[in-house]
Amino acid sequence: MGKTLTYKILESHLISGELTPGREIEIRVDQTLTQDSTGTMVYLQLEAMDIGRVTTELSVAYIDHNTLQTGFENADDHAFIESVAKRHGILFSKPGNGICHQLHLENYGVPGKTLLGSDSHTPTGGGLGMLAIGAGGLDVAVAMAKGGYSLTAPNVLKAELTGRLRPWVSAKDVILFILQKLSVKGGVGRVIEYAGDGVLSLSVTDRATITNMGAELGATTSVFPSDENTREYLKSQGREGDYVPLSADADAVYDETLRVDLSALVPMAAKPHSPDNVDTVSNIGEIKADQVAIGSCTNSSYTDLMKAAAILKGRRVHPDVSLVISPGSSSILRILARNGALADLIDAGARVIENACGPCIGMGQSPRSGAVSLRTFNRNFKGRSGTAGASVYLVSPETAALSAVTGVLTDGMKKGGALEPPAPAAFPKNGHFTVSPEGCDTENTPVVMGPNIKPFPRNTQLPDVLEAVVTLRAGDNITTDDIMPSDSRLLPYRSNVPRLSNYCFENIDAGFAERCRESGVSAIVGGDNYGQGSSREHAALAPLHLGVRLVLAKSFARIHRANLINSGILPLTFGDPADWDKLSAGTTLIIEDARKQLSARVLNIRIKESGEIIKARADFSALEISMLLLGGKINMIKSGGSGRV
Ligand code: MIC
Ligand code: SF4
Repeated sequence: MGKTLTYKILESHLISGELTPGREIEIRVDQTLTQDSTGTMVYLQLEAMDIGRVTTELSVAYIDHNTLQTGFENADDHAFIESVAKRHGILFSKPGNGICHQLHLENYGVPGKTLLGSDSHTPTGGGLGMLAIGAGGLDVAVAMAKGGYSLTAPNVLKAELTGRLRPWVSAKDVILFILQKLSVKGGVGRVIEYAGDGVLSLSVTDRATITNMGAELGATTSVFPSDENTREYLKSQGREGDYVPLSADADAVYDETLRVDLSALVPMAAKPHSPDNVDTVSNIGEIKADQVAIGSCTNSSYTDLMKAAAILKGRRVHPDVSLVISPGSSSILRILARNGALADLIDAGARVIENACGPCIGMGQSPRSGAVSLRTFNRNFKGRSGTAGASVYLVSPETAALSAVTGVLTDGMKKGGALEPPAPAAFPKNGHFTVSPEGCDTENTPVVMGPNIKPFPRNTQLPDVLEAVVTLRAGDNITTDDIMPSDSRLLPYRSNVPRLSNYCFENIDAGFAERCRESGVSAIVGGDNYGQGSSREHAALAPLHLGVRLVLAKSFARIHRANLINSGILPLTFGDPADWDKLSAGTTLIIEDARKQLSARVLNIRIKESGEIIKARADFSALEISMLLLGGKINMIKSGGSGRV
């Protein structure tokens, strides 16, 4: 029986476990990446592990999220991360170099290698044929220290692409179309593997746009084959030597297949406030735009920005629109500066800002109250832009640039005219934005800790009787942005969990933190797909700091579930989802014999007030049970457990 590309890469990296979907396996991690907003926790945890040089082939610490530096906190975090990078042989990418995923694709991604990143959009590397997975920070720290990562062997969904995209339709429309079909939980437990003739018409950066937003499907990752386009891309980056051809066997067997005819697609947009709330631009109609933003790790490549520049050249941004552009990397910006495209953008009236995440994570450029903002980004959760009342639509760079000129959401197929593809470019490198990991010296390099950097919270062993008061009952698709909001006001406190925890669930229930403090030990009740979105560990660490010991939900998103377990917080699922209705804030849940019950698949929870017993599922692996009993992964490692399967 032929093999999928996913299972070929998993097999060549298998450390232990059986390669059967649903089973727990451990794989070797070749490369890791971190960014600064999750990175400070990663490196505090790495320091707690007392290691020397990292064991991976390459680990990179990027600074791209918290670059506003409105106070000392961001800069202190950068200095801390740089010092830890020097101690342990991690390559350091300075602020200004660009967005981690774009930079990793350009400089370090290698087909067939595994990459683990403390950011949910790490699967961007799948555009190059890597098996690139997003994870919680502690898992990335352990991968750096010990070289392995445990995950559930996934199902593989084949996305079979045929035909080719028409002008004004781009890779972004492909993934928006797939999100419309599969929804934000359609990828859970799956790797999306792209195949078919249509793949040949997509460049590596197109493919990376698609694998990037596979995160919005909840997929473990997404991957494209490595072919001549991959070789061309690597060559343009001066790295042709890294090229390896890779594909699934012709007779590979997939768990499911989704067929997408590229030639039938039209411009799409995700409407507020979810990436799967997708419709065609033409159905949505010509709504008036106040802001247009082009950039983010999804759509900030050379080709994306050149397409925007070509559309804007010789035209003017509509007087009522603020157009903001954040290039993906310093080398892209350098090319645009040299070839004149930057001048075309500025001439048209664009605001060109730093090569960083910026507006995507609410780090500046928040739109005005009630604004419509058209963004080429990947997430449009309510309030993520920094303006709760704004309506954010996710669109392609072509749609964004054209709409910036017309002032309304515009379908380029109907109103755009001719569109020439951008000329290929070579990407000169000078390494001036990076600090090499060579000559690292763990003993003699001090860790630089600013006053805002506080130790991460640690849990205690699971008690025999767990009694917890429900402090919040939430609905379906709660995001980690809902649990631990992030914007320019809060991002400076990513290294200060005690302070950050005051804002936990702020936008859903402002009294949450206070109620937790009053309750002592508490529980959260959730709906389906609890914890989707960002990999931020803070969505587990802040509740941990507030005394949350249990989350009972209808289902969980993969990374958040792992982060809860790593923190020693029990992620249980309802035996009968209808029991969700029986619980509300103030209900007390009691699990007798919690330590013993954990090994059973089904566990009894007594509602103190009514005496009723409800069933919860505890689908944990042996490794997860040990972590939960000990109160989290760090406790397990400290107690001599390897963290291995
Ligand atoms: C995001 O896009 O939400 C982030 C910011 O990149 C996060 C990480 C974070 O919360 O710091 C992610 O996607 O993992
Ligand atoms: Fe940065 Fe936005 Fe990409 Fe997250 S989604 S890594 S915030 S650009």
